[in-house]
Amino acid sequence: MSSPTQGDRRHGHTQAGQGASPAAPLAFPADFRWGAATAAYQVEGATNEDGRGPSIWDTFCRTPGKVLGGDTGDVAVDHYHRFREDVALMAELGLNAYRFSVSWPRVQPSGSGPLNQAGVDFYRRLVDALLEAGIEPWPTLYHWDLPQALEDAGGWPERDTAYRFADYAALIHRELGDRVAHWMTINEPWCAAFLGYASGEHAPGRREPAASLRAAHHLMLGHGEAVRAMRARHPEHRLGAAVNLYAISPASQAEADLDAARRVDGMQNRLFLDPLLRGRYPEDVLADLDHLGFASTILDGDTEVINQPIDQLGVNYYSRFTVTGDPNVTAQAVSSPYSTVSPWVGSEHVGFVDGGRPVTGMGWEIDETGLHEVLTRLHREYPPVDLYITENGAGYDEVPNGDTPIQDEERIQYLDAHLRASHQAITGGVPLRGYFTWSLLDNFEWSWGYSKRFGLVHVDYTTQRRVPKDSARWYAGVIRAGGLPERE
Ligand code: IFM
Repeated sequence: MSSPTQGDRRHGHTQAGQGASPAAPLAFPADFRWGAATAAYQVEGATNEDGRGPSIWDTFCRTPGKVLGGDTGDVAVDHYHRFREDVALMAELGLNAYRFSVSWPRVQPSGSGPLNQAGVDFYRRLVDALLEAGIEPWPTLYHWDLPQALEDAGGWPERDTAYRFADYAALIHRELGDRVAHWMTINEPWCAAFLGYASGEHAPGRREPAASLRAAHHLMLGHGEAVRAMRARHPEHRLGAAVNLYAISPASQAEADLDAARRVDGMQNRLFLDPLLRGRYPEDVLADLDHLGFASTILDGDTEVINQPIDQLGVNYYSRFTVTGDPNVTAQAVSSPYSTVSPWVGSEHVGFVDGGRPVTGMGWEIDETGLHEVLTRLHREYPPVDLYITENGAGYDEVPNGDTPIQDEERIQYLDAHLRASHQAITGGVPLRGYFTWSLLDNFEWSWGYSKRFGLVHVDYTTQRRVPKDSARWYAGVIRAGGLPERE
């Protein structure tokens, strides 16, 4: 996805401490959701059990050279068998919500037809265990593991996949809707469309720019159709989608840089937000994409379907991009998921430059002011909707030192800074209702395999032993206090 670790430029703030003060001067609302997130293929394992069908990620991982170290999600962190232990860990941390994803090929092995009851039963057990522990279940219906049979029929570039998704959504919603009230349809459609079908760094690994745009539209259409079907059964449920949004800065005020920022904002943020919340694609982005025939994919009535009223928008936020339109500096491309996609679709002449900030172990620049910017922009520019940070966190290559818990001060600093930015947004009137850190557990980080760790809880991939890191204790302290202390 991006270049190797740049550990020498990591975050260097001073101590955040191992627990927030009970007084919590920066208090969050009493009903705030304090959560953590995972995704099925990244944690479950058990890819060949109880009738699960193959997904595009099973196929991709078996394609030589696609995933670092030839890693696969076959075992992952064995959440399928260890979910009770994991729910107990969540309870120990004091989480009141858990965001997980439902594996489509586990519950509907070929992507159409009847549900696989054994697969559904796993999610029933998980949901029951969560409810017993007083933790609200927050399923996401699509976190990138498309049934392989649907990819064989053309995948997301085919319109029919949107309808298959809506059918699956309605079926699983029927099964779990009696005990689950908050639902997310799709996760990060930008990644599914552009990493999957443009740069080919994610499954299914295709490099077809025009097809990637059709994929983006059909993911959004699938979301709208799914919301429509779910709303009909349970109008009282809280429904939405999770999008990965970035703060974008031009490298300078030169016209070319301002235009690069407009383009990247268009492809990364507005291409998804505008149809979802305003019922239309942005005109300037349609014009940028004209040469790829994007407009002809959008049929009459589609944007109305995508624009179903939603109750919650999930914001996955990690970083800021600084971009230039000067062709002479494109060679300086820095580590960001977008920089690998831009040569393929929509931003062919855009370069990503070093913003001079500290970076995480992914090489992603750390900028909590970008989170504040994204949240306040949503509040200011889009129709009102409850906001949740559905992902935010930092990945590092962490090596345990015997039995000592991982001392991940850098992650604590990252989370602390982003929670402060969230609090500031709330104080400014943004309807931010919850925060799910990515991730509860170390897990399979897609094309990076197991080399990058995002968890609050360290997992030994040989023994599957879970050991909470310092960040887990710190987060538990924040939750207990209901907020953060003033900065020292
Ligand atoms: O691990 C991923 C997750 O699946 C989607 N959002 C970004 C995370 C970190 O790369």
